[in-house]
Amino acid sequence: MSLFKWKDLLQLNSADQAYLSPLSCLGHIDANAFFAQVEQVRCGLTIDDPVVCVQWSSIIAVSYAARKHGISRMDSIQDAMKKCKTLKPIHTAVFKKGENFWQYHDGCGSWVRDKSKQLPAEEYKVALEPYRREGRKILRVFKEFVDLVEKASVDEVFLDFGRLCFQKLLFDPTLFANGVSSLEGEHKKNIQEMFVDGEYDLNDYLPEVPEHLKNISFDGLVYGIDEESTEPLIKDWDDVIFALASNISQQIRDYIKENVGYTTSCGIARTKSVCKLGSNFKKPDAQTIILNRKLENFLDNGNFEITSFWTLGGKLGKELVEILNLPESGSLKYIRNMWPNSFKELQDKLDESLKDTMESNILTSIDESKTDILARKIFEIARGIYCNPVNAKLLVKSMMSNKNLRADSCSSLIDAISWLEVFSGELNFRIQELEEEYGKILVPKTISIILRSEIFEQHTKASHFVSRGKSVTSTDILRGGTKLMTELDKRGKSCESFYPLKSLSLVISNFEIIDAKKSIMNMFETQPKGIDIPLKSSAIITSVNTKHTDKTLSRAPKIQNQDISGKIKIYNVVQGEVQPTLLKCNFCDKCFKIEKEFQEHNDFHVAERLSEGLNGVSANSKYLSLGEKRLLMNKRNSTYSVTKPSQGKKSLVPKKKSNSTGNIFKYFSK
Ligand code: DCP
Ligand code: CA
Repeated sequence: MSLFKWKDLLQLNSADQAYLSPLSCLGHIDANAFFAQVEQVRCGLTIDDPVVCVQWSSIIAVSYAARKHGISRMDSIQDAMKKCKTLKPIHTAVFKKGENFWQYHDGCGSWVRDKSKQLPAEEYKVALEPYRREGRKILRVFKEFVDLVEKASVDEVFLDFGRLCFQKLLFDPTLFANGVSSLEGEHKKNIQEMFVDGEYDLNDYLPEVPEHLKNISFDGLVYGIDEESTEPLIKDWDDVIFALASNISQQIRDYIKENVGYTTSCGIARTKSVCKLGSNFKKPDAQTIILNRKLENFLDNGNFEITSFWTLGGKLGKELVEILNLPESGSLKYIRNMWPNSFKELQDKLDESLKDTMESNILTSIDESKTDILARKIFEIARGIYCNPVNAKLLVKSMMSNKNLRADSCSSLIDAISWLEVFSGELNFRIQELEEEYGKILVPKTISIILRSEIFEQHTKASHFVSRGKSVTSTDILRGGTKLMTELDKRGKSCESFYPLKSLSLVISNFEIIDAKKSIMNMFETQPKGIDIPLKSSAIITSVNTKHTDKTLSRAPKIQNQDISGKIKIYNVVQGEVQPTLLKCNFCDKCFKIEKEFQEHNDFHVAERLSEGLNGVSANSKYLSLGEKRLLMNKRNSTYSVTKPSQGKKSLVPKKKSNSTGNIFKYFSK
């Protein structure tokens, strides 16, 4: 009999609950030497070229080919060039002071003799947009295949394979095509038939894994299983699920390698934290599977301690080591042995030690009212079963663009505004990227400037952010930033040493997240700021004045007002009242007399832009700035998109499962 119950298996079909099932199967995928790979692909180099990605004189990413020469991030570019004569240093893209778009300057960098090609940090700011853009391409592929994806950083994701494995196991006929005769014991039906016929109870144990399913092969390294070993890899259903997940993950990674160009490493395990350790275990271009029965072996392999885990790497981890008297090495095994039965024992120890600590007036960051939560976490981490959900939600609190300013690169208000121009461009790109990624519209409510004066004194100023249209533009950001900077500049006049500034940051925060699918009219309702004219007034709409010729239009005083999709409406002021004449679309210069038609037309642009977000943009896109077009379209590929998985590639279960099993899924995801 299996160790798992039907309810454990069915729990996999719920995206909210799957991570809690003992059959949970998650993955962590991380791109190898990411920034270096992006540059390698962009410059048409091969995986064997020793590429390093450089920011001024520092190396920020080292390709695996360069690592073979002993080069690491700690080396300066000059030292690295000594270690490898054929090194290919590539500088990141940069913004130039006073410009709101980024650009590559290949062949330039601090290592080049020609002074005019050295990209001085006083005049430029590093642009990470190309990496975010490539990261988004990869993310799109994951989202194409897997229903629950969490972006963990620019080059890593967590995936929940629950639904894909559940569907494969219970609905893929090929899995049991030849296996019925090999079923053992009293179970004459395989689990697919039992499930469809409803012949099970949620609290029943699953039947034994039939012999033929024990032959499913894994893709990747199954941790702790010797190649020579005769030990069967698959013993229970969790192993079957891990094998299926390893096949799925391999296919996705192969797809990314072939179509987007990047190698990745992957860890597959029951929990997120073990997956993350797993993806780091073998690199590059590899995947490691940590079966549930090998979890403790993996954790005890000498590489990990309690402080290796997220949130325990800092002060809290150190305090725990002291309070619980943990050994320097083998801390996880020690925790398991000392507190073998339940987290309550560990909680008692924590409470007791905390009491002593407080009596000795020693300060601690551990909250004594929450030792139950902490004790459970440590107890579970030490066993590799600490469950955290894969979180697909968009979390954006604030965005900052900043620059550590060198020498006198910011000696006046004019200089500061030139840098704000760069920051506004960068923040605007980042908002657009997030909007495309999540299909939402992001509107910050607050804008602030933080700067350090010549004597490192910090000055800050914040205000309400005003956007003139539906989406934020870099002009909106620059306008807000300039206003704040002008006030800080006035304040600076009364300070002794203000300029040259040492650092300057522009922050937008307090985001309102609006559903991009909302109708244009809904948007007007949620976005009244910066719109002075009542756009929904029926009086205005019905009194459209069609008699004006172009000539009279141009003579009449005009109020220009951007509507929510960034297009301009032209209003004429006739005898003191505002009367709309023609509604002009700024993207294609079409004019409309009727607001409804204009809105429909706007909806078309919104849809087109969203489609570009999903499918990539082409050279004639109306929605790219000149700077972006110059950068993007200079490349080898004129279309910046991930080709969608071809039909042939759809051996993975497609995300939206259709018809036949739909009702059953509906029932179980209730
Ligand atoms: N990065 C950076 N500065 C750091 C760490 C990272 O600029 N101190 C950037 C460059 C990396 C990218 O973030 O390419 C991803 O960071 P990773 O830690 O994932 O490192 P790599 O992807 O470069 O290497 P690995 O193959 O080890 O994941
Ligand atoms: Ca990486």
